[in-house]
Amino acid sequence: MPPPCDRVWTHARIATMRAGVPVIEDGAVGVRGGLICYVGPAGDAPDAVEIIDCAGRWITPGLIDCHTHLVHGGDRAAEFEMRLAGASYEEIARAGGGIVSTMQATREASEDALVASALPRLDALMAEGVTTVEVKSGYGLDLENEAKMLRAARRLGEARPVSVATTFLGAHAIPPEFAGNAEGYVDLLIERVLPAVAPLADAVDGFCEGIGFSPAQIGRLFAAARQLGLPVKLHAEQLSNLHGAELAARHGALSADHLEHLDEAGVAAMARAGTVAVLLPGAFYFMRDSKAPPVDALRRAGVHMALATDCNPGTSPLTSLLLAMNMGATLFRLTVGECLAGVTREAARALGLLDRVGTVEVGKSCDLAIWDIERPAELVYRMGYNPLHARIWRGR
Ligand code: DI6
Ligand code: FE
Repeated sequence: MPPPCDRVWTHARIATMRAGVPVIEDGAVGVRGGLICYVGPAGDAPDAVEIIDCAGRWITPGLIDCHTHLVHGGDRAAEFEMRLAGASYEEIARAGGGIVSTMQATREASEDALVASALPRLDALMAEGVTTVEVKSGYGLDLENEAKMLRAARRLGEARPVSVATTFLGAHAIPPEFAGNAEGYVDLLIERVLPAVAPLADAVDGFCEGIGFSPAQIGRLFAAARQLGLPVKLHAEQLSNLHGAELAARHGALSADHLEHLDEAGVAAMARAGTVAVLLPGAFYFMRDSKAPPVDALRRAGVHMALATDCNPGTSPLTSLLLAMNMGATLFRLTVGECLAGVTREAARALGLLDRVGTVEVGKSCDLAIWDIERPAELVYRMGYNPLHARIWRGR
């Protein structure tokens, strides 16, 4: 009889991140066929073809970055320098900067070039234990280029041992050819682009903001997405309060993201709908924002909170989920437990993947991070230090 497990990691301290389940002090995790088949005391672990002694190291679920714009052409370092020298957003836009410059660079890039330029950013995330990453489109802003971005995102998951969730963000900005005609662009998205890219996307997102799309426009897009069976999420309340989170909640959104200007009614709507709050401290930090999201109110209402990098060239050029955890604690006052849940269980929930990843639990994908630490607080406390010992994706 062959042993019941392909592999067992033993003598580890296991933060399963299952709600209410305490740390397993001398634990083991077993895998069979890529799925977790045992979690429990090391002494009771089943036999395995390969047994790996973790020598007291910590095991957490593999980390999940649930909000990124990892695929994009070019960068905005020159714009950053202009901002440091005192240039305003309008001046930068007039000089050809801003989101439209990334759109141009993305349209000019081939699909191969987009994959190649995203891979080093993906590698940086994976080096810190990321096993699932969400990737948005939103810099193509027409059918051909949005589809190219989504194909490039899917290809990242073929090029590396990592799970990729794709999100269609055609409603990220109004492209120059539709200047002054946002409604016409939303019509195009609903009638042409969304139906064509639906097979390439796991969810639909939008940028609900004065400089983006109105709640009414997002509402139309969401209705079309739901008709195609796609779940929705929303960039909401980042710069102002347009009540996007309430709109998202009404559409049963998986998540509402950013939320700096969220009010009590928005918190209550999210709590009722089970919409996850995805907090993005990298953008808050990089844009030198002063208004933090209402974490106390979210916590009191029992809204699930996730944390992500928002890796994008304009407002959050961040490729470290560990640093996002540190910023979540220092800038947003999340606890260590909330930070860790925010990049595991709650990030999985924000992607609609909690039945497959996000906790160390029998039946889920064996995606693990093994850490050289004495306590989980070390993952949040350090800045620019990577204590990852090993990263396991689907049992390898
Ligand atoms: N929120 C942001 O902060 C950005 N997009 C978004 O939805 C900005 C992206 C960019 O400037 O490239
Ligand atoms: Fe974003």
